[in-house]
Amino acid sequence: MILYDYWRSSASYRVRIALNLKGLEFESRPVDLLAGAHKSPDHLKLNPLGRVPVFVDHDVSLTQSGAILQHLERYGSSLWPENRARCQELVDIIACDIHPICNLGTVKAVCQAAGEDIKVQWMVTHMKIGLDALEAVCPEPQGPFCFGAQPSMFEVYLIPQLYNAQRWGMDIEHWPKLARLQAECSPLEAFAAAHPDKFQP
Ligand SMILES: N[C@@H](CCC(=O)N[C@@H](CS)C(=O)NCC(=O)O)C(=O)O
Repeated sequence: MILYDYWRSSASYRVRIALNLKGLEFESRPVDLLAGAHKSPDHLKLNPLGRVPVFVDHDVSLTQSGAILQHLERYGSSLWPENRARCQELVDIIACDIHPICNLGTVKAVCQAAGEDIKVQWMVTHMKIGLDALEAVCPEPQGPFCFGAQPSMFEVYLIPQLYNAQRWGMDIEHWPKLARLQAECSPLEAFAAAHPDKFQP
């Protein structure tokens, strides 16, 4: 299994966590977003959108972290809890509502139009809207994790999003349920081994 990723990409970080939770070995092939490697002709052949992650498993090549995570469901225990609809709702707040507006390409375009000074305010404002919604929608954890004894697809998306928020100086303690989930997940090997610091060039 090959994962074309970038150490700080939260979409790639999701996939690394899920691979680890399922005990799957993979080769990480770094794509340097800051150097523009994701827009190279070779990478565009793998992903015409020019983004990471791209995942290859034998003859299957997939872009889109959600599709990749769905592909990984054929291995090991499912990451979807019984209350899949609630979990999907939480995942979508991150994947559909926070991530696309805080993505590198989006923020670059915003800064080109409005100036570099807007960058931090943009990131913090939009992440806060999403994290406030997550804290409100997140059920009272039914165990150490949101949906019980094991981390679910929600934690797979949440932990990279919180890492990104902290990168931008946000205090996670502002969202007590989310902070608790981060404290439960961070020491686990599957999460620790997927952390961006482990993939920093
Ligand atoms: N919906 C995609 C989003 C992928 C995405 O936005 N990846 C970011 C890194 S987290 C990227 O490659 N950004 C490069 C760019 O925007 O130019 C997924 O979930 O895989």
